[in-house]
Amino acid sequence: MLKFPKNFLWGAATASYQIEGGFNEDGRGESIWDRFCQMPGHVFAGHDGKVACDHFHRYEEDIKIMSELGLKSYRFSIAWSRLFPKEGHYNEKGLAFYRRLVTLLHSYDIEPVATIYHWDLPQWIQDRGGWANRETVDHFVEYAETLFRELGQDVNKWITHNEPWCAAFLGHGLGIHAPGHRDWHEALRVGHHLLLSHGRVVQAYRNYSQEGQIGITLNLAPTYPGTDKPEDVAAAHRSDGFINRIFLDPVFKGIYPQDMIDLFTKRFGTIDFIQDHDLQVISQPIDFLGINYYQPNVVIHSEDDQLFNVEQVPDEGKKTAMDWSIHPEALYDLLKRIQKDYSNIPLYVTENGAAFDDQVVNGEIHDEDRIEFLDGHFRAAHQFIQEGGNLQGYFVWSFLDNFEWAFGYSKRFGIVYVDYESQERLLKDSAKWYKEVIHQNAVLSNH
Ligand code: GCO
Repeated sequence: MLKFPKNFLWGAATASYQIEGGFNEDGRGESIWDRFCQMPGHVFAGHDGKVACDHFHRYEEDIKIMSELGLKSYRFSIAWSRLFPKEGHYNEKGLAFYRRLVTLLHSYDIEPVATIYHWDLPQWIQDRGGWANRETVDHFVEYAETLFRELGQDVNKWITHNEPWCAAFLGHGLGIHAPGHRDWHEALRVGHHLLLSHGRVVQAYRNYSQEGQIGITLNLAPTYPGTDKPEDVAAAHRSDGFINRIFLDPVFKGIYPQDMIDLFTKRFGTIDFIQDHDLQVISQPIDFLGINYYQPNVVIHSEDDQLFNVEQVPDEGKKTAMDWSIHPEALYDLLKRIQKDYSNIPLYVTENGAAFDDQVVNGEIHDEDRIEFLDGHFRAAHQFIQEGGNLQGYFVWSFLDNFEWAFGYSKRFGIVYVDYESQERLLKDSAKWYKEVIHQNAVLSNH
């Protein structure tokens, strides 16, 4: 048995737009994801989050399941447009949902971890330029301060942003997430404003709590060159810059990587949106770093790619239903690298998990592949801890099958299966296995 430290925070994660539904309940306003889903061709089969897992109405049942599994913690996100559906209008009823949620979690002794922004910007803010407009930073601070004031007694761990890389670059560069823009210069400005809003909210939080903790969650992909040719090593360094260093360096070192600034300026024009002192704000000390890890990034140099001259090297090994490669050892490398190059603050894996094509057979889901996936990654985490690494918790993505963004409901990441017709929940074998892991606080060596 590989034992984890006492008080290791085993949890599972979700996000508001992916599970809540209740899109027009209690005064919720439109978000950019509501709008994006309506525009034809963006989301698989025209799916949207209007109903999703109907968690808005079923949260009691869902929390009961969490408790059955023995989860120590639950990471969820708050839908900004429930609280601020329209400009200048604070909707208390929208906040009340989260109060009920958090209260119930505490009654089951499950620690709430709240993500303030998981991509569902109110549409009225988008109409004023969204994250490309620096004023959105002020709106974000107002929203976060409302949360600290109203929920700060009951929530002790806050995550400012989830994966700003995706919000900035998938949303504004590649156009495959809301709001669906394709403008790299705008995407970079958005990335900067997201970071700035993170720093501002960390500063604001210190006025509300001296005990609570606040951090940010980044999606990080350990990057390796496909060969040891110097041009491929250089390609890997560039790719690492664009995926990892571009957010890690400002948060931890208060600088943007110079090679990225040079490259962006050359490709997309002058970078004119960084003001004096912004980086000082962005690099406010944080209490923990959340890491979302799914797969490594292996690249070689290529002239075909206009953006960074990099090309992914296909992986011959086993893949998930997202076609993502499976490499637990890369999680270990990633954690080590953060510790070595950035900081020794507490780390949480705030997301890790896999989609597979789950089949229901007589009411059961034998998702051996997901168990194997999680088992391997837990072992990698264990090794890191064993060597003195400061990893304090692990949140499986996801608690429930849910709306997987541009993939709609076609990809199932849950350890709990959702029948979208009946909204029935079924524990997959992975959920039962995870329950045992949590109970033993260990991964079992017979797996
Ligand atoms: C993410 C997202 C999740 C995804 C998951 C699987 O932060 O990317 O938090 O919303 O569903 O990563 O793609």
